[in-house]
Amino acid sequence: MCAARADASPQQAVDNLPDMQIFHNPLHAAHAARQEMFRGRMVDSHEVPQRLEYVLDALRRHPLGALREPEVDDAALQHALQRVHTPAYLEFLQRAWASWVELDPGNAGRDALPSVWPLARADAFRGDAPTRHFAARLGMHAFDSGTPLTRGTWVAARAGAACALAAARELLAGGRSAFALTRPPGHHAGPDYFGGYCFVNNAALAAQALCDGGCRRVAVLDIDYHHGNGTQTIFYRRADVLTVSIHGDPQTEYPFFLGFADERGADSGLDCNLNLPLPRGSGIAAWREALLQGLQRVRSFGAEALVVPMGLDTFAGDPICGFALQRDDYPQIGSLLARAGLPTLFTFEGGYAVAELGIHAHKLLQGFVQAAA
Ligand code: OKP
Ligand code: ZN
Repeated sequence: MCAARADASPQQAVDNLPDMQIFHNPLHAAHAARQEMFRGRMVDSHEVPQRLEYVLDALRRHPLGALREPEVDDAALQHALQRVHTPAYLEFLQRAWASWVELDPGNAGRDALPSVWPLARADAFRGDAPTRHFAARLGMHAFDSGTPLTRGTWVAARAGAACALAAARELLAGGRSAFALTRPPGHHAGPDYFGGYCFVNNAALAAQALCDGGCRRVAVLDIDYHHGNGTQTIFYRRADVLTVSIHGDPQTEYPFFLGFADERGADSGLDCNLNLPLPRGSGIAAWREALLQGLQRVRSFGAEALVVPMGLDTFAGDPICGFALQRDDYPQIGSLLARAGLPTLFTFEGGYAVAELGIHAHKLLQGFVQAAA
């Protein structure tokens, strides 16, 4: 049975706070990438630890619910990770830093980036090549050169996943909403690959934990600027998880190779995927229409719980994205999401206008909490 219920009465929270349970990743800063490859040069990474600190700070100063660190035992976390990622990939991530330094002791002062790939086409290279060399394994498990793997990546990503699992348990126990303040982000990570600053797919892990906890149907509605390719792929052939994503059109926007409107899911998961690409430059009017369309699908799908990978890189001032949302657009997004009336779990994804992240996260989540009350 799915204990998460649309009509679950809000739990009486301590100190009169609304009941959004917020889990933050105490180890996130262990992942601090130096530079990423961008258009032929190395540039400073946009995905920096301060991103999470700004959000945490805003939620401390203007509380929307209890702020907690996740309490999840290792075995449960490992189990949850294996529900969405392959054992070989998890083992790769866990050992990656040691292997990288083994290649060359000088690597201890550099982050690992892939430089060779087995092309995603069956006729070019063997995707199953048994090569053990770390350069090859990096290329096997990464789809871009913009995602540095660092000394602390595994520790940070694992602790972020613990937040997602704790948040899912919160909903399963009857909570109305939870926020997994995760970093690094997750929605680009697939069953056995990383990329787009993502290593472990926190939103997928949460959605799967909700399924495993008894929810018959779970919807994921991704509002990050970029297509949630990892989440889409993980659930593409599944009828119990609907994946919806509103994002910059992959004709011109990263990740380019997935996220088109004709991707509808496959096998029993046909029509359980909905992509809503929007042209670069889109503002709140077009974006809101897409959201209403996405929410309509969530409703007709009969979801019992909602997972929202929350990227805030839709902001007009974002340095690497192309939508035109304004600060005061975020509360109504939160309130529209609340009106779906479902137990809702947010994960933290992108957003690179770093100093504005706290304000925007708070506005969106406050819009949710107020409309959900
Ligand atoms: C992550 B999330 C590639 C550079 C492209 C990647 C953007 C990742 C966004 N070398 N940048 O969805 O906000
Ligand atoms: Zn993004």
